[in-house]
Amino acid sequence: MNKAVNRILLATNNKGKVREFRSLLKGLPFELVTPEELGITTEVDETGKTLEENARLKAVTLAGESKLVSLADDSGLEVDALNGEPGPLSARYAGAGATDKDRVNYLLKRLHGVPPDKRTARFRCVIAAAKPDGEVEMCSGECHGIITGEPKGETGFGYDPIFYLPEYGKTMAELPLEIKNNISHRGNAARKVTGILAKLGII
Ligand code: ITT
Repeated sequence: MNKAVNRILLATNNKGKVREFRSLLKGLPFELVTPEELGITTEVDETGKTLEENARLKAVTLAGESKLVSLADDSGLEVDALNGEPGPLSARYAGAGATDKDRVNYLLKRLHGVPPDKRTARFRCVIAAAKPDGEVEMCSGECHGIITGEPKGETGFGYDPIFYLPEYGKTMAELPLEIKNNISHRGNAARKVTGILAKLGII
């Protein structure tokens, strides 16, 4: 195994994702590094219309720049009553410079008056693995839940405080990381990462 393959770049600037991936991928025979640790400050413009396009864009750009095999995650929340919004726009839903809290409040406002049985939603995560030469493989995962009327819980990130899981009687932000990873969109996608790295000939 050469040095370029001993390390894998987690091509994200989202600290919540990094925390989850470090736990989910700890069995892989690679050192996981972040752009920040390598001094890479590139912000990839997410110009794609789908999670797949944006995951590919982030992975290929960062793999080319770092010369390391790179894993990128593009994820989002799809709310049925909003025709699948915010979807790929999840990070930018309340405008530039908004915080997780702003996005949660904006989404709750959009859903004002929608009854509980019509507040169904899913998180989707697409992971792209790219080699520095641009070859890419992808996998994905989902997690289904209901958007609550008010935020609850402190763990996780993003929309977790309003994503209610009926089977646990809790929001995603009330669950410890290990349980979130067992059931989440990111967990379900991450369990397929070994398969896509094998397709790329990395393991
Ligand atoms: P990178 O592009 O640097 O990875 P990002 O936060 O911009 O970071 P995305 O473009 O994939 O990532 O946006 C996904 C958004 O969807 C994220 O900012 C959250 O608001 C939301 N999201 C994704 N996964 C989530 C999760 O597990 N729990 C709660 N919200 C999540």
